[in-house]
Amino acid sequence: MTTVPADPYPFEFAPATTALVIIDMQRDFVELGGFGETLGNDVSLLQSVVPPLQKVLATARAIGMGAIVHTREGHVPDLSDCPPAKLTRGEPSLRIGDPGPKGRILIRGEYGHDIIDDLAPAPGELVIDKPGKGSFHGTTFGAELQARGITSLIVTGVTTEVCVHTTVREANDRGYECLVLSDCTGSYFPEFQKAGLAMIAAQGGIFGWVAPSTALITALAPTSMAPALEGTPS
Ligand code: C5J
Repeated sequence: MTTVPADPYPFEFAPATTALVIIDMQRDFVELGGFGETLGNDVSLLQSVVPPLQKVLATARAIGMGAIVHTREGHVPDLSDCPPAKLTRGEPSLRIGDPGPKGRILIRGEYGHDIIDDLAPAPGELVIDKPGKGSFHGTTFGAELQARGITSLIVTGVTTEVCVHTTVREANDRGYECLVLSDCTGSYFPEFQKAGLAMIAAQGGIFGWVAPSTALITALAPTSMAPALEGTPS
């Protein structure tokens, strides 16, 4: 077992039965000129997640973690998988399916819907397209984890209080142990980032554990692994 110092107490896991889950690091949420920015959000708050997450991804690949999973929030082009409640909610200038700066908003196959180049999935890594905020709802995520014997998740990505939280809550109810990496998750709202992480570890770890990525990497990467991590951002 590997032990990571974490809040509220050390997180223990076996890398072979653990999945690194990278939630929705999509161009439209993270990049300048994307959908997120058209809504008035400061995307630099999400971009700060990228360098530490690249290191975690490199570490997970180098040690052969049980699974590496990337998720993307989005819908089929005819929007048949998008409930009216999601499609019509609020008064945004751009709705799901509208033409946006990087293609149709949150539509599978569009440029903005895809994962940023810095975190592009490698061959053999799972990519889960999800119509909702959680990674289990309406997807094969749960079945894929079960098929690989995964029991623990290391959860990263954006946004902390929306898709990360929904996924952790879904996972917790299904019996998965979840470690959320504080600097590898991001929110457009600093107060939500702080509260979102606190809510996970509160009450003795009601949804899971929280730790910085350095704690995970130190636990996983003995000095002999240093060459595998060369070239990743510091
Ligand atoms: C995600 C969102 N990925 N905030 N979506 O959190 O709408």
